[in-house]
Amino acid sequence: MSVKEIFESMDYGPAPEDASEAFAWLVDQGSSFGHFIDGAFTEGRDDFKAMNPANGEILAELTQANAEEVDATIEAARRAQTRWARMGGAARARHLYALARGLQKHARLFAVLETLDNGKPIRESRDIDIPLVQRHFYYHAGMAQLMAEELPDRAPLGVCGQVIPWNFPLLMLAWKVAPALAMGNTVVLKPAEQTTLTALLFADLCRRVGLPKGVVNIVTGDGAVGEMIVAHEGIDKVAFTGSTEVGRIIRRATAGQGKALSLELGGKSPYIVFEDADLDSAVEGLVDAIWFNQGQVCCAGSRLLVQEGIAEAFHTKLKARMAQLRIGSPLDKCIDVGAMIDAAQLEHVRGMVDGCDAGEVFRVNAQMPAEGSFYPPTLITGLAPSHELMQEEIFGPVLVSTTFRTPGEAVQLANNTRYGLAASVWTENISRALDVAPKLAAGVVWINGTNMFDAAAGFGGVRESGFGREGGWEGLRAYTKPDGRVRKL
Ligand code: TAP
Repeated sequence: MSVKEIFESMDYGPAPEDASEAFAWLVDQGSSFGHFIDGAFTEGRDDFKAMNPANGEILAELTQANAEEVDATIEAARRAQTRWARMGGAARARHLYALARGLQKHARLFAVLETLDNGKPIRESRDIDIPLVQRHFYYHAGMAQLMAEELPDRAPLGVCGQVIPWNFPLLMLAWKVAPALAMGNTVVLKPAEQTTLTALLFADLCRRVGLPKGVVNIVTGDGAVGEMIVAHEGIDKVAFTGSTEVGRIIRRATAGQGKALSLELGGKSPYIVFEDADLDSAVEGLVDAIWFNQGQVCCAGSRLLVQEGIAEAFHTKLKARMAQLRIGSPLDKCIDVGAMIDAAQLEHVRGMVDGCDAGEVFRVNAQMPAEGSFYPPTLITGLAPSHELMQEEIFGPVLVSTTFRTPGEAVQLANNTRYGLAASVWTENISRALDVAPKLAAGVVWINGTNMFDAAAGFGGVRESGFGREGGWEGLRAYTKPDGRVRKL
């Protein structure tokens, strides 16, 4: 069923008047989508398909950008940039507020489309992804106004090339587009080929709220399009979120070109539970840390480190909780675990677990949907710290677990990875938490919590998890440069 047929057949429910306009646009587009360049949509071609990972049905036909289209897009962004920057922070803020309000009005449509295209539970897209997207635009609208006062010696970078992954399609777009626009840059964004639809609906919103043409441009296609954007001489900054492997390629490709660069890459984040932790809360946190979005989360708490004395009790509690997780149609509001992004990712995860030659594998014994790319929540205990599954990012609903005896050993195990994105520490002893947290090699450390994000807080990694921060002041500065004006001392 195409997007058009699905939305026509769904009880979409009463929608605000102008939200139904966006809905009409989506249905009108039907099954064929082009790029969004210089404020208008191009004619769609059937170069690749948007698929619903929960049932394998084709949602829409999409267009692979060619070199001429990438050139034209970057030119449009360049033409728009000077005017957008000169407009001033207060005027830009009005546009960002309009986008934030539009995202709020159309929240249900964005949430349903995200879930159809990505396979994540509707509870997550409705209650987490889309509200965080709105918050990101509201926050950056405010910051656009403050820029002249708070960052008087900074100027926009110019045109930003932004390449994003499929795990949080609209949220990653928001993390990239909102700060760039707030600081006076224009953008050329490429969504992941698996998840393009909410980016195109966002493009329609840009048009609808009267964003000046050329300020936001969206070109679709696979990694080759990302490569063209990254290499293009008309790009002043590359902002990339994705795998460490592609991050490495991009760093090499941009070396010596003078482009600003930020890389948000993979992770293998430790989740440390001390014996004095509130075990029920730690189990609940862990469900969120590793089974949120089917474990396809860069900062997923995918490595459980549990203190030896409570390991057995903790695993027992965890297994009982795992047995309660509901797996099934992502559009069902009662579902905890939806579909993985596609058959390739499913095979990748299955291959890693089936190839595991050590430890003990515990899988949820639930009825799995007959079709679609579903994988059961899985726990593997008793692996050596050097085991491949303890070291490599699985990017699926698979938790690996090992034990430690002392706080020192917990820190040593936690840091025994090439990554450094996030970490969680669970203990009722705040002195212990405050002692351990700064010793962890991670961009963010949560104490008695996990997956806490806010537009006002910088997020990003160390080591092979990348560099640069998104969100907060650091994220804003990353979209600026010194303005170069000579000032009297
Ligand atoms: P990648 O395969 O790295 O793809 C990310 C994006 O880069 C996609 O749009 C992709 O296009 C494009 N791309 C591929 N090759 C490229 C090249 N040579 N030059 C320029 N662009 C290229 O990652 P993924 O599989 O989509 O996402 C999963 C990874 O992202 C995980 O490792 C995860 O940890 C990481 N991630 C990190 C964060 C943060 S904040 N650190 C957040 C989310 C995800 P295609 O769509 O064609 O592949």
